[in-house]
Amino acid sequence: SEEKVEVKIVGMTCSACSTSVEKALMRLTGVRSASVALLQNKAEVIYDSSLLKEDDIKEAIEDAGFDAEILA
Ligand code: 9UX
Repeated sequence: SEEKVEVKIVGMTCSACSTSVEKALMRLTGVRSASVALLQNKAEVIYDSSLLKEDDIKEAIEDAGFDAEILA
């Protein structure tokens, strides 16, 4: 089913950073939408929980070079 998760992201310093995080998230099978707020250091991700787990989202952000923490 469709779930929404908020993620804290540490280490983004410019809008190219947030764009690359958004692209990394959108590349995951199961992600419906990904919106990264640079100034708030947060991402909101809507995803299909039958295809993807919260930890996959966290790992994709970390693979893109940033620290990530699932908030809720
Ligand atoms: Mo530019 Mo954002 O190198 O890291 S993409 S500061």
